Amino acid sequence: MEKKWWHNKVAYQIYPKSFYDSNNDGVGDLQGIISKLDYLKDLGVDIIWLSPIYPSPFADQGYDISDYYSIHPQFGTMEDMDELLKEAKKRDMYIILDLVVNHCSDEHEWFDKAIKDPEGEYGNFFYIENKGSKLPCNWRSYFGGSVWEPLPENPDKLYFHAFHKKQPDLNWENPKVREEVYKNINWWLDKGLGGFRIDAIINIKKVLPFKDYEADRKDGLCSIETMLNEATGVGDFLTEMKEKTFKPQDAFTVGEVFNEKEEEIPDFIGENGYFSSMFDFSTNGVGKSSKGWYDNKPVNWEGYKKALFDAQRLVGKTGFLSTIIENHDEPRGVSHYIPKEDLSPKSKKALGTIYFFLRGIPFIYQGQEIGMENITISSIDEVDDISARDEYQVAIDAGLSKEEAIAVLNKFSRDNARTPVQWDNSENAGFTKGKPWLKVNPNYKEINVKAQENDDSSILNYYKKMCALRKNKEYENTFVYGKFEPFMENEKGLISYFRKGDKNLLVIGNFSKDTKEITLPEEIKKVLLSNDKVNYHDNKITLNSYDCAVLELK
Ligand code: TEU
Repeated sequence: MEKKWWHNKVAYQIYPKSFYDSNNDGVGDLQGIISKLDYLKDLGVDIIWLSPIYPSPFADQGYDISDYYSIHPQFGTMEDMDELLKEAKKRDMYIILDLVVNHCSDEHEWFDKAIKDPEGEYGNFFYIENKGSKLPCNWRSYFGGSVWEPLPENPDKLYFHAFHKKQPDLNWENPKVREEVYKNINWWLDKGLGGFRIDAIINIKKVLPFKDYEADRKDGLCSIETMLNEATGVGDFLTEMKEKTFKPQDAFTVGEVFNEKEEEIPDFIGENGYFSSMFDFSTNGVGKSSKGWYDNKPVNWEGYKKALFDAQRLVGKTGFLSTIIENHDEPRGVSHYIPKEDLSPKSKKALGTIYFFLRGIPFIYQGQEIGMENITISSIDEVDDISARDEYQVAIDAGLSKEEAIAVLNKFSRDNARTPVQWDNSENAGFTKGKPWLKVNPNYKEINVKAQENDDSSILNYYKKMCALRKNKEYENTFVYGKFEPFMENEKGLISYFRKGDKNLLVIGNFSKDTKEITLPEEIKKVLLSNDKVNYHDNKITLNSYDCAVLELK
């Protein structure tokens, strides 16, 4: 495989609104990010992904863009962006932005022009249909209700939105739309971006003409994923986009790809794939129900292990996944995967170890490095996330009480990952001296960066050690390009795998409550990292509950 500059990197996702507020307006900003670059460099971060920082009415927290060539004033100015790019470059760090082009905001000028002249050039930038006796199709938006909304000022027309009604889908069948997207990508790459995270990109190809599928709920609608499973041809658009933008500039791209077909993996992330990488959402999907969050099943370690290992086997050496335990759309990984009674710095380090040394590019989500957890809310009035507000109603409609529906949100709301980063134990966790846009998790007194920075046994310093080990020149080649090979996969509660290349490395964790005596195929040459004292002799190792280690074997 041709070596690329991003293969041996560690990446970090910043959700700017909640990262660090430098001007005390209650919202994180670009100057706040600049002020934390040394913190991120010291952690071991190479690539920083910023969730959207463009002008937006924030209907979907910035994933509804009203100007692709500017910076939302709450985040700062284009000069701040240029300074961030310069400061990152000084530190050999790369900035990638969120490319959100399945849809724009209904406050984008293109949509304004479409409203004024639905039959004109900009009308064809969107999916606009005449209102008939029935909707053009019965697909359900990701945020609830029909994907069709009346076109403002045009009572006889409807427009399509896969997500929120303030996020009209762009019509990718229109070459003018695609050319506008490519122009914007190259404009940002010319400014010095390292690349992009590509939002909801599988959605750009629809089954046309619009048609109904069998309803899957009492609302008479069907999941949009039913359509996506039948859609073909997205690769034509993605190949064109890559050839006209990413490839000539050797940009790193990571796709947010759901519903991909297994046989398409090489097309997506193979040697000549559409993207450099795609996120591994396999574990996020464990237990998920198509009925709604209220029906999601609990995740156990066997389910987690199977998903993780199946994804590694599926991709193999075809390409590089980007590995995560959480992001801005998911609950906090440590709260989602670790049973509440097992939550501890030790178990949080164990979870971090298992994902971090897989084959792929590890992404750390802001606050994950200090073990930030889900927040507990008690009323729907505390909820910002439009997805959570929709799922609350779905749960109520399914017969749950308000308390039960709130309990569902405490498990799955996207707000869990969007609470402000906990920097210290001062007011608002040191995130802002203003009124934070979203409630700070009250546990910031115990869980914060300052409390961990000088504690060698902290989660933060463990993450630093993980980053350093992964980039240690003696082992880097094996961690980056080495073969993934499960070890004792059928041993309940054990999650362990080899990384085989120049070196013979074993990552191992005991996720059960019982002590395990494990016999290894070779003697242990060196303990490269562990979250507690490792008891071993020759090729025997004793693992207590949530012990984990990275071992070099003879
Ligand atoms: O998410 C795409 C998406 O489909 C899933 O993340 C999920 O369906 C959604 O989060 C609802 O739970 C991307 C962004 O990551 C997300 O924040 C945006 O809301 C969405 O696209 C629309 O841009």
